[in-house]
Amino acid sequence: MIFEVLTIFPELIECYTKYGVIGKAIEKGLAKVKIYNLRDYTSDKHKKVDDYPYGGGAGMVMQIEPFYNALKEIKKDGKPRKVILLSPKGIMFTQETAKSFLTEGKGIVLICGRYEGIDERIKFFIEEEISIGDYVLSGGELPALVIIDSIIRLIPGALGDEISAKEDSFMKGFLDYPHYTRPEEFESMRVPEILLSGNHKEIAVWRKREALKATFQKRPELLKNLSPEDMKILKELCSEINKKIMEEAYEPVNH
Ligand code: 9D3
Repeated sequence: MIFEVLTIFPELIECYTKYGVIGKAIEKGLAKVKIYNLRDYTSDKHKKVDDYPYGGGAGMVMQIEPFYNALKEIKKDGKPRKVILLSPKGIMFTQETAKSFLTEGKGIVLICGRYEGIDERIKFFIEEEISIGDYVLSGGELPALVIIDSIIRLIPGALGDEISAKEDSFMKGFLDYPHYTRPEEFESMRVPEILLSGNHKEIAVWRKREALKATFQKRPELLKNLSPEDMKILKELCSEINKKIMEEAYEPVNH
Protein backbone atom coordinates (compact mmCIF):
# COMPACT_ATOMS: atom_id res chain seq x y z
CA MET A 1 0.00 0.00 0.00
CA ILE A 2 1.50 3.33 -0.99
CA PHE A 3 0.59 6.67 0.57
CA GLU A 4 1.73 9.95 -0.93
CA VAL A 5 1.32 12.99 1.27
CA LEU A 6 1.38 16.60 0.03
CA THR A 7 2.18 19.04 2.85
CA ILE A 8 4.13 22.13 3.85
CA PHE A 9 5.18 20.30 7.06
CA PRO A 10 6.86 17.07 5.88
CA GLU A 11 8.52 16.51 9.28
CA LEU A 12 5.11 16.10 10.96
CA ILE A 13 4.31 13.14 8.72
CA GLU A 14 7.82 11.67 8.76
CA CYS A 15 8.06 11.63 12.54
CA TYR A 16 4.91 9.63 13.20
CA THR A 17 5.62 7.04 10.55
CA LYS A 18 8.95 6.01 12.16
CA TYR A 19 7.43 4.39 15.24
CA GLY A 20 5.44 1.39 16.44
CA VAL A 21 3.16 -0.70 14.26
CA ILE A 22 3.38 1.79 11.37
CA GLY A 23 7.17 2.03 11.50
CA LYS A 24 7.45 -1.79 11.52
CA ALA A 25 5.01 -2.24 8.62
CA ILE A 26 7.04 0.21 6.53
CA GLU A 27 10.31 -1.56 7.47
CA LYS A 28 8.73 -4.87 6.40
CA GLY A 29 7.81 -3.32 3.03
CA LEU A 30 4.06 -3.74 3.61
CA ALA A 31 3.47 -0.02 3.22
CA LYS A 32 5.27 3.00 1.90
CA VAL A 33 4.79 6.66 2.81
CA LYS A 34 6.22 9.18 0.34
CA ILE A 35 6.19 12.79 1.43
CA TYR A 36 6.07 15.74 -0.95
CA ASN A 37 7.07 19.13 0.42
CA LEU A 38 4.85 21.65 -1.35
CA ARG A 39 7.59 24.27 -1.12
CA ASP A 40 9.61 22.17 -3.58
CA TYR A 41 6.83 22.67 -6.15
CA THR A 42 6.53 26.44 -6.25
CA SER A 43 7.86 28.52 -9.12
CA ASP A 44 8.07 31.51 -6.78
CA LYS A 45 11.64 32.37 -5.74
CA HIS A 46 10.64 32.73 -2.09
CA LYS A 47 8.91 29.32 -2.16
CA LYS A 48 5.64 31.04 -1.33
CA VAL A 49 2.67 28.62 -1.12
CA ASP A 50 -0.08 30.98 0.05
CA ASP A 51 -1.59 34.35 -0.80
CA TYR A 52 -4.32 36.79 0.24
CA PRO A 53 -7.94 35.75 -0.40
CA TYR A 54 -9.74 37.29 -3.38
CA GLY A 55 -12.68 39.27 -2.02
CA GLY A 56 -10.79 40.13 1.15
CA GLY A 57 -11.11 38.83 4.66
CA ALA A 58 -8.84 37.39 7.31
CA GLY A 59 -6.13 34.78 6.82
CA MET A 60 -4.33 33.33 3.85
CA VAL A 61 -5.30 30.78 1.20
CA MET A 62 -3.04 28.07 -0.18
CA GLN A 63 -2.35 28.51 -3.86
CA ILE A 64 -3.26 25.82 -6.37
CA GLU A 65 0.02 25.76 -8.30
CA PRO A 66 2.21 23.77 -5.84
CA PHE A 67 -0.53 21.11 -5.53
CA TYR A 68 -0.91 20.96 -9.32
CA ASN A 69 2.83 20.60 -9.89
CA ALA A 70 3.27 17.94 -7.20
CA LEU A 71 0.27 15.92 -8.46
CA LYS A 72 1.58 16.13 -12.03
CA GLU A 73 4.91 14.66 -10.96
CA ILE A 74 3.28 11.97 -8.81
CA LYS A 75 0.95 10.83 -11.59
CA LYS A 76 3.80 10.42 -14.12
CA ASP A 77 4.13 6.66 -13.43
CA GLY A 78 0.50 6.14 -14.48
CA LYS A 79 -0.31 3.86 -11.52
CA PRO A 80 -3.88 3.90 -10.14
CA ARG A 81 -4.37 6.31 -7.27
CA LYS A 82 -7.15 7.80 -5.22
CA VAL A 83 -6.58 11.53 -4.61
CA ILE A 84 -8.05 12.60 -1.28
CA LEU A 85 -8.42 16.11 0.09
CA LEU A 86 -8.43 16.36 3.88
CA SER A 87 -10.98 19.01 4.78
CA PRO A 88 -13.43 19.87 7.57
CA LYS A 89 -16.14 19.91 4.87
CA GLY A 90 -15.43 16.30 3.88
CA ILE A 91 -17.33 13.07 4.46
CA MET A 92 -16.59 11.55 7.87
CA PHE A 93 -13.86 8.90 7.89
CA THR A 94 -14.76 5.60 9.61
CA GLN A 95 -13.33 2.10 10.01
CA GLU A 96 -15.50 1.14 7.01
CA THR A 97 -13.77 3.81 4.89
CA ALA A 98 -10.39 2.43 5.98
CA LYS A 99 -11.41 -1.11 4.97
CA SER A 100 -12.74 0.01 1.57
CA PHE A 101 -9.57 1.97 0.75
CA LEU A 102 -7.44 -1.07 1.57
CA THR A 103 -9.67 -3.36 -0.52
CA GLU A 104 -9.57 -1.04 -3.53
CA GLY A 105 -5.82 -1.51 -3.48
CA LYS A 106 -5.05 1.80 -5.19
CA GLY A 107 -2.33 4.15 -4.04
CA ILE A 108 -3.61 6.95 -1.84
CA VAL A 109 -2.66 10.59 -2.27
CA LEU A 110 -3.42 12.72 0.79
CA ILE A 111 -3.61 16.47 0.31
CA CYS A 112 -3.04 18.48 3.48
CA GLY A 113 -4.12 22.09 3.72
CA ARG A 114 -3.09 24.78 6.20
CA TYR A 115 -4.20 28.38 6.79
CA GLU A 116 -7.88 29.08 5.92
CA GLY A 117 -7.87 26.40 3.27
CA ILE A 118 -6.88 25.69 -0.32
CA ASP A 119 -7.94 27.54 -3.48
CA GLU A 120 -11.33 26.01 -4.38
CA ARG A 121 -10.04 24.92 -7.79
CA ILE A 122 -8.37 21.99 -6.00
CA LYS A 123 -11.78 20.30 -6.51
CA PHE A 124 -10.87 19.55 -10.13
CA PHE A 125 -7.94 17.41 -9.00
CA ILE A 126 -9.44 15.31 -6.21
CA GLU A 127 -11.71 12.24 -6.03
CA GLU A 128 -12.74 12.46 -2.39
CA GLU A 129 -12.99 15.03 0.37
CA ILE A 130 -12.61 13.55 3.84
CA SER A 131 -12.93 14.85 7.41
CA ILE A 132 -11.98 12.87 10.50
CA GLY A 133 -14.66 14.41 12.72
CA ASP A 134 -16.48 17.53 13.81
CA TYR A 135 -13.74 19.50 15.57
CA VAL A 136 -11.40 22.15 14.25
CA LEU A 137 -7.75 21.23 13.68
CA SER A 138 -4.90 23.37 12.40
CA GLY A 139 -4.38 21.46 9.17
CA GLY A 140 -4.71 18.19 7.31
CA GLU A 141 -1.54 16.52 8.63
CA LEU A 142 -3.07 14.84 11.69
CA PRO A 143 -6.06 13.64 9.62
CA ALA A 144 -3.64 12.24 6.98
CA LEU A 145 -1.78 10.35 9.72
CA VAL A 146 -5.04 9.06 11.19
CA ILE A 147 -6.01 7.65 7.80
CA ILE A 148 -2.56 6.16 7.13
CA ASP A 149 -2.45 4.57 10.61
CA SER A 150 -5.90 3.05 10.45
CA ILE A 151 -5.34 1.56 6.97
CA ILE A 152 -1.85 0.18 7.65
CA ARG A 153 -3.17 -1.67 10.73
CA LEU A 154 -5.52 -3.56 8.41
CA ILE A 155 -2.77 -4.84 6.10
CA PRO A 156 -2.28 -8.58 6.71
CA GLY A 157 0.98 -9.05 8.61
CA ALA A 158 1.17 -5.44 9.86
CA LEU A 159 0.11 -6.32 13.38
CA GLY A 160 2.55 -8.42 15.38
CA ASP A 161 1.47 -11.78 16.82
CA GLU A 162 0.94 -10.11 20.17
CA ILE A 163 -1.74 -7.81 18.74
CA SER A 164 -3.71 -10.34 16.76
CA ALA A 165 -6.31 -9.47 14.16
CA LYS A 166 -8.07 -12.74 15.14
CA GLU A 167 -8.90 -11.28 18.55
CA ASP A 168 -10.28 -8.17 16.82
CA SER A 169 -12.77 -10.26 14.82
CA PHE A 170 -13.77 -12.30 17.88
CA MET A 171 -15.01 -9.09 19.54
CA LYS A 172 -16.17 -7.45 16.30
CA GLY A 173 -18.85 -4.83 16.82
CA PHE A 174 -18.20 -4.65 20.57
CA LEU A 175 -16.07 -2.41 22.72
CA ASP A 176 -12.95 -4.00 24.14
CA TYR A 177 -13.02 -6.09 27.35
CA PRO A 178 -10.98 -4.86 30.38
CA HIS A 179 -7.28 -5.65 30.51
CA TYR A 180 -5.12 -6.29 33.59
CA THR A 181 -1.45 -6.96 34.19
CA ARG A 182 0.86 -7.37 37.21
CA PRO A 183 0.65 -6.80 40.11
CA GLU A 184 -2.25 -9.00 41.22
CA GLU A 185 -3.12 -6.44 43.86
CA PHE A 186 -2.43 -2.70 43.76
CA GLU A 187 -3.53 -0.41 46.64
CA SER A 188 -6.06 -3.12 47.60
CA MET A 189 -7.53 -3.19 44.06
CA ARG A 190 -7.48 -6.82 42.91
CA VAL A 191 -7.41 -8.32 39.43
CA PRO A 192 -10.66 -10.29 38.82
CA GLU A 193 -10.05 -13.86 40.13
CA ILE A 194 -11.23 -15.47 36.88
CA LEU A 195 -8.22 -14.03 35.01
CA LEU A 196 -5.85 -15.75 37.48
CA SER A 197 -7.65 -19.10 37.23
CA GLY A 198 -5.94 -20.38 34.08
CA ASN A 199 -9.34 -21.58 32.82
CA HIS A 200 -9.20 -20.24 29.27
CA LYS A 201 -12.72 -21.23 28.36
CA GLU A 202 -14.18 -19.40 31.37
CA ILE A 203 -11.91 -16.42 30.68
CA ALA A 204 -13.22 -16.18 27.11
CA VAL A 205 -16.80 -16.24 28.43
CA TRP A 206 -16.00 -13.53 31.00
CA ARG A 207 -14.34 -11.32 28.36
CA LYS A 208 -17.30 -11.68 26.01
CA ARG A 209 -19.67 -10.70 28.83
CA GLU A 210 -17.54 -7.70 29.80
CA ALA A 211 -17.30 -6.56 26.17
CA LEU A 212 -21.06 -6.79 25.81
CA LYS A 213 -21.60 -4.97 29.12
CA ALA A 214 -19.21 -2.13 28.21
CA THR A 215 -20.88 -1.72 24.80
CA PHE A 216 -24.39 -1.75 26.31
CA GLN A 217 -23.49 0.81 28.97
CA LYS A 218 -21.19 3.16 27.03
CA ARG A 219 -22.17 2.85 23.33
CA PRO A 220 -25.59 1.14 23.08
CA GLU A 221 -26.01 2.44 19.50
CA LEU A 222 -23.30 -0.02 18.44
CA LEU A 223 -25.40 -3.03 19.48
CA LYS A 224 -27.29 -4.36 16.47
CA ASN A 225 -27.95 -7.78 14.95
CA LEU A 226 -27.11 -9.54 18.21
CA SER A 227 -26.83 -13.32 17.97
CA PRO A 228 -29.29 -15.33 20.14
CA GLU A 229 -26.36 -16.27 22.46
CA ASP A 230 -25.33 -12.61 22.83
CA MET A 231 -28.97 -11.68 23.44
CA LYS A 232 -29.16 -14.23 26.26
CA ILE A 233 -26.00 -12.85 27.89
CA LEU A 234 -27.33 -9.31 27.53
CA LYS A 235 -30.63 -10.24 29.23
CA GLU A 236 -28.71 -11.76 32.14
CA LEU A 237 -26.59 -8.64 32.38
CA CYS A 238 -29.70 -6.45 32.42
CA SER A 239 -31.27 -8.33 35.29
CA GLU A 240 -27.98 -8.12 37.21
CA ILE A 241 -27.77 -4.38 36.56
CA ASN A 242 -31.44 -3.89 37.55
CA LYS A 243 -30.95 -5.94 40.69
CA LYS A 244 -28.03 -3.69 41.72
CA ILE A 245 -30.07 -0.55 41.03
CA MET A 246 -32.97 -1.87 43.15
CA GLU A 247 -30.67 -2.81 46.00
CA GLU A 248 -29.09 0.65 46.01
CA ALA A 249 -32.39 2.53 45.70
CA TYR A 250 -34.41 0.80 48.40
CA GLU A 251 -33.53 0.22 52.05
CA PRO A 252 -34.58 -3.21 53.24
CA VAL A 253 -37.73 -2.89 55.34
CA ASN A 254 -38.74 -5.33 58.11
CA HIS A 255 -42.45 -6.23 57.96
C1 9D3 B 1 -13.40 29.36 10.02
C2 9D3 B 1 -13.76 28.17 9.23
N1 9D3 B 1 -12.88 27.01 9.48
C3 9D3 B 1 -13.63 25.78 9.13
C4 9D3 B 1 -14.20 25.10 10.33
C5 9D3 B 1 -11.70 27.11 8.64
C6 9D3 B 1 -10.76 26.00 8.75
C7 9D3 B 1 -10.40 25.46 9.97
C8 9D3 B 1 -9.46 24.45 10.06
C9 9D3 B 1 -10.19 25.48 7.61
C10 9D3 B 1 -9.25 24.48 7.69
C11 9D3 B 1 -8.89 23.98 8.92
C12 9D3 B 1 -7.87 22.92 9.01
N2 9D3 B 1 -8.46 21.58 9.13
C13 9D3 B 1 -8.25 20.63 8.25
O1 9D3 B 1 -7.53 20.85 7.30
C14 9D3 B 1 -8.90 19.35 8.40
C15 9D3 B 1 -9.77 18.83 9.41
C16 9D3 B 1 -10.31 19.40 10.61
O2 9D3 B 1 -10.04 20.56 11.00
N3 9D3 B 1 -11.16 18.65 11.35
C17 9D3 B 1 -11.50 17.36 11.02
N4 9D3 B 1 -11.04 16.80 9.91
C18 9D3 B 1 -10.19 17.53 9.12
S1 9D3 B 1 -9.51 16.99 7.71
C19 9D3 B 1 -8.71 18.38 7.43
